[in-house]
Amino acid sequence: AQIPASIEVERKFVPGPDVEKKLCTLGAVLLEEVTFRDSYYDSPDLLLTLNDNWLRRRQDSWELKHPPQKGARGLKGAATQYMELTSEDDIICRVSEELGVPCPINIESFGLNEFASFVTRRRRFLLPLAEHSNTKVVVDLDEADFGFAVGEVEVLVKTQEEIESAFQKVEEICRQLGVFRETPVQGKVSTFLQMNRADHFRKLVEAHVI
Ligand code: V4E
Repeated sequence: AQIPASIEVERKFVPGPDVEKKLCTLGAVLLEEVTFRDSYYDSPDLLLTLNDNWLRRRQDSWELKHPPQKGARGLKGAATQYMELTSEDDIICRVSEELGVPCPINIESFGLNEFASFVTRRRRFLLPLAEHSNTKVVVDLDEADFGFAVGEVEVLVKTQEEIESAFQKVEEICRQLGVFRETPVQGKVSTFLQMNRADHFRKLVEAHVI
């Protein structure tokens, strides 16, 4: 059976020195400690990222993050919502639509360029479920190999109706962790671009994507 696409509601934060102690206090458990390489791809004219589509290869799997409604943005701001596609056929379909080209037989055949590649060491924590709640809240503490650390509170939902309460949940957890800020925190890709691809970064800022 096909796995339904999930909507990812998340909020990034600057991990302070006592965030792990706070996680512990909230009863969070360390789920896993993983290290992976992400390589991000776009067309020479940057059509994907300028429309807020993020195609990456994480280790050996392709993934695409895109705004829930075509043409909409992933709600630029402190908290974001993106759809995540992991089936190669779905990704090919979406990318060919975005680029206005016929579907090729595989993703490699789009002839895209790699614009960012870095390794992340991630520690993933799972927060205990509140009573009568069935939403899983995950907190990631990421360290990228270019000297950048970021945290993320994340809730996965299946339907549009669940998004609003997911936003509230994510905000509540950030407050409990003492990391809530009104202003958005830059993620790994944006920071990588700012440091290494100033021109690409500027175009995304001008297009109000980041
Ligand atoms: C840059 C970007 C996206 C691609 C990277 O997504 P991100 O969540 O930063 O990566 P990561 O490694 O944490 O992915 P996960 O393992 O959680 O799947 S998706 C959207 N953007 C743009 C963007 C934005 N406009 N504003 C904010 C606050 N973040 C990202």
